[in-house]
Amino acid sequence: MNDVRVGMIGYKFMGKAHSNAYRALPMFFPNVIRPEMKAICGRDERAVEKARLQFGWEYAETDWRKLVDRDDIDLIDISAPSDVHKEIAIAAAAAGKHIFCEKPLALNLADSVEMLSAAEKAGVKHMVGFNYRFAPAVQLAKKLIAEGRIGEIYHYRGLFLQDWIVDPEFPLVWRLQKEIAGSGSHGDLGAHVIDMARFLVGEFQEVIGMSETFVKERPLPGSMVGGETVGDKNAPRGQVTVDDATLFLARFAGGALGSIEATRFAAGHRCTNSFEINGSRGSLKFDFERVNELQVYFTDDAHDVQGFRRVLATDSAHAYSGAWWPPGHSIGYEHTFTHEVYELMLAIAEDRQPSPSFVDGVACQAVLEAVDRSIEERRWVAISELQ
Ligand code: SOE
Repeated sequence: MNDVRVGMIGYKFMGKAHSNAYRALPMFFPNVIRPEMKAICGRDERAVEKARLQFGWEYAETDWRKLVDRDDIDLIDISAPSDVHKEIAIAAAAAGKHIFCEKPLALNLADSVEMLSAAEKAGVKHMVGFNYRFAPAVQLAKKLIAEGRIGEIYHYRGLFLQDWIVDPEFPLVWRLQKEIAGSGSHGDLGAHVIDMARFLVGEFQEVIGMSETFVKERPLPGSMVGGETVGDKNAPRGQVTVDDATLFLARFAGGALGSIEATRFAAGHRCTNSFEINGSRGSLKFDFERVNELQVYFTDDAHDVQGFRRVLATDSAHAYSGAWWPPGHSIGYEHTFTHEVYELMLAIAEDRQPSPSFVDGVACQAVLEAVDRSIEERRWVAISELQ
């Protein structure tokens, strides 16, 4: 089968992560069809040209419509902020291109449903970027659950804790503006936790939440210093229009109880994306800050040695690990994207939908929106109320 020719929109954080994944794939996973890094697109001509050279793309475009219309592109990668996902995805589907879109899929549930139906109508492949599923330790958790090794699941405790906006002088970047980001910690971090929970323990049934914006005004974005956006104390201020933290309780269709917390105000936590799952026969614990490890506890271990033990998911027995380095040679954040792109290429080669697809993007969006409704109306909201 021919290479898959990719056109990517966006060249910042996610654009870099995806570019790295496309480049690494043929070297470490030579048995799958290759992504060809055809064209990268962004509005700022000089910046996109710089990214093209740095990341290794063949062409640069400044108009995403032109990119979507190019005959030499099979897959559109949407690595741009959330407010443009819908328009680009629908245009890409109409042009018959496969779509790989970053999370959250859209600004709201209705938009995500439109994106899914456009992709289904066009018969193209669609994938949403929930990359954390692809850590080998997470795949191991999934396997142990499927094998019944921790029995019936009672609890899912999911956290995504960051601290990059604790400083009230941190500027009002796009991630803090509702029109562009859709929501704050909820859609950015909570979306990952929701997807992880769905992946591991199944569908949400009902939710009730609360949220807070601790710092309501911030300096308008200033200059970039060493790649970091910095605030200017004398700069005019603007309104923060998203949540700084959103917490919620959940009941899963399978009977488990869940608690989920997403915040950018957990001082000391740079990227604590973690879960603990308790079942009738054992428990599992994962923390992305120790991405190679899964903590496991089994009730049928001999009583005198019972306790959590650390499994290093770096052996060839673990998903994807055999493709990298000998056992014990750790991998990191960027590898989750390589695995994600591997799954996408495999699905295209096998002419089936990849997972997670836009169907998962929509399901996540429904949970996000049910939580928002529960906060507004101060009550439990069933996910079925939104469908
Ligand atoms: C935000 O800080 C962010 O970069 C998210 O947008 C990502 O999805 C998450 O992986 C890490 O944090």
